[in-house]
Amino acid sequence: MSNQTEPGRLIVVSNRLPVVLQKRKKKPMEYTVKPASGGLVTAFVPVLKKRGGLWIGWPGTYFEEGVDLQKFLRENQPDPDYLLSPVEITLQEYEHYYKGFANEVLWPLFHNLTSYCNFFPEYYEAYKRVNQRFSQTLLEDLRENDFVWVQDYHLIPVAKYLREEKVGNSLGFFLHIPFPPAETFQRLPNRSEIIEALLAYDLVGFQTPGDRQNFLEVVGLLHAGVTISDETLQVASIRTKERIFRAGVFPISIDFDEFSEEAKVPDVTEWVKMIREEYRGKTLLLGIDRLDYTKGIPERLRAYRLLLEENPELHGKVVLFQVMVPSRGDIGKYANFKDEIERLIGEINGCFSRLGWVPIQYSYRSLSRKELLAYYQAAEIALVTPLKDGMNLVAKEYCVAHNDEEGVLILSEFAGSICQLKEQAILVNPFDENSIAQAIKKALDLDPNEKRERMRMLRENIRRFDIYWWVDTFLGQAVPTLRNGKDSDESGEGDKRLCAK
Ligand code: GDG
Repeated sequence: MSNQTEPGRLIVVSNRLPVVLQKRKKKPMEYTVKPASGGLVTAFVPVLKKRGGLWIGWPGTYFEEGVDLQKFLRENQPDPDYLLSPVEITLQEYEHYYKGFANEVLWPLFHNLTSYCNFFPEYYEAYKRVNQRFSQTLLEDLRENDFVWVQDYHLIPVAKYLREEKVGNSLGFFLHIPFPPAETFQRLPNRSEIIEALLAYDLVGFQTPGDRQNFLEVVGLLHAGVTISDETLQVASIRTKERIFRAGVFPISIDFDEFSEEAKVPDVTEWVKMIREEYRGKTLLLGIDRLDYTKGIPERLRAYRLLLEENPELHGKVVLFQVMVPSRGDIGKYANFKDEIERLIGEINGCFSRLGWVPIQYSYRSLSRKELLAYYQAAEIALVTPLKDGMNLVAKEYCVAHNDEEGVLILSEFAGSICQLKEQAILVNPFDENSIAQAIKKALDLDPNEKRERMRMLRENIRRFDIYWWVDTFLGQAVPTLRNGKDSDESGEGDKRLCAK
């Protein structure tokens, strides 16, 4: 570790680097590199540019004998203001670390859907090995005052390995997915090690107060003599026998201004017109999800069927456009799930379709950004009904795309975004088809003025707590000198509204 006393840099550690690396066709060992897009990239890049820093992650391509990816990325980094450091992973490790422990154990368990878990011991061994490699890669560049911010469930043990190497830097972690209730977490064979690993950080961030509360309960169960400062604060201090650390609530968001502006560009508005023309005389309902069993897609489809059964006057008047973005298709449970959904859509369309009307239109692909923005705007109602979700950015994007303040958001009680959006969204229990069907009916019948007022307030809330607020507030709590500049709180109290249950 270098021992320099210059101002600290930000070091972001995430499963994937913020670039897309692709092998050149027919040219082994040659790659093209392009910047990736997405919320985290947008939020972190300004801080990295300002303060200098480093992003550590998997480059998205497997390790190849004879290829020095580190050198390649240092020479071809699209943005020279900060460095990229690749962590090399073999195909076998990817299978067990990423698909295995991260996505067949932690993902379903943390979403409280334990029947999807495969607790194979070899998964955990690979998870530890790859996390150790992340920390080794980090150590090669780490300087004394750097702040390290690790992202998400793939990389929980990084801090523990750094502490074993006597790293005293300030270390932060943010969990993008939910933290489960204690009873669910306790099923994890490696539960004590995972909790100990989280305790190695100085600041652990959660999406909602409920996630943090679940975490604190587990810490209390596995550790005798834990004391916790005021839990109504955005950031609470926790004292165990060994150390003091903090746990905070930092709901993630999107870049409001950029998203709202993009929604207005002529290409997008042209698309909106075409979609409206296509569905003229019908109300468009929209569902956009990664194909994932946490998103509640079959439950939503069954609710829509119930709506059509109970309200024949809606036949020919409503259309559900359901986008499923291919995801983790190489994990068996995901492939079966796609079949189940397609069967259900076939049954519903088979039962209700008539000349000039097919009740569900379905797309199994990723929409282009422009199409996505256009569908958000053209849809009168968005159905965001996950069984469980850390936050759910689709809910926020739908509102931000509606510069016209039209549109109704139907939102699951189990999405993290409910903590901020519950007053103006129509809430549903995603496990209860009747609740979703009734919510759609309510959305269809909503008074236009009330509809507009609800959307105006939703947008205002999202504008205020945008992605820059998220980065600044976390950094403000972890290392005030690294803040990016927008309003944030240095009192340590944070915003109490975010902690209201
Ligand atoms: C995790 C947590 C948490 C979707 N379809 C298309 C498309 N998308 C984009 C959306 C949105 C993103 O994908 C999905 O956002 P989610 O919030 O649902 O996220 P996850 O990927 O599950 O990620 C989640 C999030 O982390 C952040 O902390 O909110 O709870 O699970 O941005 O726009 N984009 C395009 N075409 C599509 O068809 N271009």
